Amino acid sequence: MATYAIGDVHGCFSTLERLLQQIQFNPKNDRLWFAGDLVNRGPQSLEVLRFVKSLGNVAHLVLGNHEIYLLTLFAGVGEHLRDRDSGIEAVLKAPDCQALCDWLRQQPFLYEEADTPYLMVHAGVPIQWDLEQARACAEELATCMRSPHYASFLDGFEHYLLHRDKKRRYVWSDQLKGQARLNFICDALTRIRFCDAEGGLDFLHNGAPGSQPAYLVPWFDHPKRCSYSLHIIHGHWSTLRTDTPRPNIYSIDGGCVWGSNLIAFCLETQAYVLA
Ligand SMILES: [Mn+2]
Repeated sequence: MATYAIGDVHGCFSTLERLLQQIQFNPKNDRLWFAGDLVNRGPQSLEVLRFVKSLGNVAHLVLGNHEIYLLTLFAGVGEHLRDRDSGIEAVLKAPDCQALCDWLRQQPFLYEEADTPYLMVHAGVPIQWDLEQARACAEELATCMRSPHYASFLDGFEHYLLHRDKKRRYVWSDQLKGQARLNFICDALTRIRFCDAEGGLDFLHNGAPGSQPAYLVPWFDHPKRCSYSLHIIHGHWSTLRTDTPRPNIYSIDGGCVWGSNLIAFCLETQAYVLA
């Protein structure tokens, strides 16, 4: 019995199949955690979605920014969106598109299990959030996504992304309400990389740590981060590699869609397997 967390698959179904062979995945005994961004950019988003959904309780998933993108198109509120590749088109035209997207809408943004020290998010956790705040915010967003209001939220979120001032840092405040609050939560959990001294989210820089200006740090390196004691598994940042380890941070986006690796992290042994 083993539990593997798998990073951003991005429609690379054959790579996923190869990785599952390497870890000798057995659905009768093993469990899979997926860190989000199952879809888009790669060739077989539809096959990946169908496969992960078919695993039922054997697999657990958190939503990434590319699931948000797919659901925005599905909801019919992102007509102007570019970057619409053939893999995403195949999902949108599939006879089971509604079932797949309804299933995605039920998935959380933060996943943890009582008997493990780990929690998993797609991108990361804003520095001001401790475990309780992270759980509460992720659940607020998931509750909205499960509700009939999700399309209106995604419409507003898309508008916010389109007009987001990249020079501005977006700072968390518990006073945020409504759409602005959900925008921050969604942006942070599915897209965070660098932040400034106050923990403000930066969306201008997305290279490897070290490539950013001196006033920014990767979210997990911020000295005042309230989630320091947590064991956090995350994807989203393909230029981070496991050869620059941080205590309690498990970065598993190996950039397979860019020709690098798909990563599985074994929760019991802390071993990384690369396909
Ligand atoms: Mn991502």
